[in-house]
Amino acid sequence: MEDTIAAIATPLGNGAIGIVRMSGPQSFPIAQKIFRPYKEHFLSHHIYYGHIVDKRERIVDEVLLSTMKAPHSYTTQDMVEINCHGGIIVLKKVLSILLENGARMAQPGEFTKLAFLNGRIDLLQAEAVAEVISAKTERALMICQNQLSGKLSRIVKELREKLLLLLSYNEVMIDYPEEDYSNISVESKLKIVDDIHDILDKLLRSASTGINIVNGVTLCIVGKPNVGKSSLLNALLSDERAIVTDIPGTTTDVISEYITLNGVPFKILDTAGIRKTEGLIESLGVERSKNSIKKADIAVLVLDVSKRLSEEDKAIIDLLKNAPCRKVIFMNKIDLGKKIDREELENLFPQYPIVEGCLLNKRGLDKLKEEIYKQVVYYDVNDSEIAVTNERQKKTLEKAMGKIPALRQHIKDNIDPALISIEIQSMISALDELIGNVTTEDMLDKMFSTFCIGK
Ligand SMILES: Nc1nc2c(ncn2[C@@H]2O[C@H](COP(=O)(O)OP(=O)(O)OP(=O)(O)O)[C@@H](O)[C@H]2O)c(=O)[nH]1
Ligand SMILES: [Mg+2]
Repeated sequence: MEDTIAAIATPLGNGAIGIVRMSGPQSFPIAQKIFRPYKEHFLSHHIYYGHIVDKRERIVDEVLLSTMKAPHSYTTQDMVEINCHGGIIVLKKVLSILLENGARMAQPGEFTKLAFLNGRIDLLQAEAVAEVISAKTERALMICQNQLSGKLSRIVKELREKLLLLLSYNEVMIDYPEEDYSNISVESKLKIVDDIHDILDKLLRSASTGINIVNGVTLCIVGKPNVGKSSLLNALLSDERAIVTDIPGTTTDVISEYITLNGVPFKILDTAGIRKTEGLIESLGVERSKNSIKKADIAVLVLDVSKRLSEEDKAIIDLLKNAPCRKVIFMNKIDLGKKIDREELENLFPQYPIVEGCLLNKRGLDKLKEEIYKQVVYYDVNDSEIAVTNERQKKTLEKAMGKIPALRQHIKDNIDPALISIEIQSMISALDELIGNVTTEDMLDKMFSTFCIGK
């Protein structure tokens, strides 16, 4: 017998409405036991007005109860959702009544996991559900909605079809080695491989952009004391968030704030100026600055161009050069004249942009924002396009892509078709993993445990 599960689906706090949901074969019988409707009989996809009562028939809440009969529900099972008043006690009480009557507490993401296991959505769509909920910008939302509607899944299925076609051409050669199947030329097989390559390539190019838009990016502002790091934070926020003074060592801790650039959410860390210091508080701050660089996806190095590069600047440059994050260099205080040679910086950071400006009058700020954005969005995805949105998706696509060179070569060399089949099969299994045709218990547990309860 399948379980019937129940959970509070709305956040615990005070709100106009709170929803308790229930899924499984006992949903309707349990609802019938605890709900006193003004009309009898549950039809599917109807909303009923009535009261939830406890076992002594005391009214616990005045509710609207909606019914969804299998298979036309979120989980594909019979489902009941109870719109209660949105208070913590009332929601907990209604849930406990459901549990007393035979439902069991749902695990995080279990409703969505059921939707996946029962075949209503695939794994990409299940991931999109969590991403829609946590979307931090409208652009993130649009990308996740595209994924939820199955656009990415359709492309993956088309890729799979192409591979199956290729496989069938190949299997014919294995089964009937004597026959001449020259009507399927090497060229036409290579054409299919090229098509597959191009689609995979486009998806993979969308990955870093999609991941950055959905997950957000951590940007840390670094530099020696007094160069204008906190001034930059304030300018990016258009707010006097951090204290700015001309005393070196003003910022002693990491200050974090959020901004959005073209729909990409950024967490910005303003750090203590890095230098050798005897002060206990400042030295702890410096340690934190160094750790921030390790955590950051992108670092903005701020330099005071009115002075020559000092040993302190050089030490930070060394630190940054070895860090895996992306970098943008901001030459600040250009209003005071320029003593740092731009070419010297270009040699130190050959692949990274250098922007000159003055934070006192915001000169160079727009250019800096543009360069920061370009460092995290290498491939512009528009709202109607699909994008890969997490590392798992990216890795499985890379696995498939990794097989292309060998596959191409084998077809070209017209070698043993059995070997060609192996390459094609392993590409198909990478796509199966991506879309969730094959899964492991561990992988599903890991994925759904990140969901909220009741989703
Ligand atoms: N002339 C000039 N002064 C600037 C400019 N940007 C910032 N300053 C001044 O430089 C001083 C230091 O600025 P902050 O933003 O506090 O520098 P910081 O890097 O955060 O310093 P610490 O927190 O001590 O590491 C302040 O007096 C700012 O007003 C600029 O473009 N030109
Ligand atoms: Mg500061």
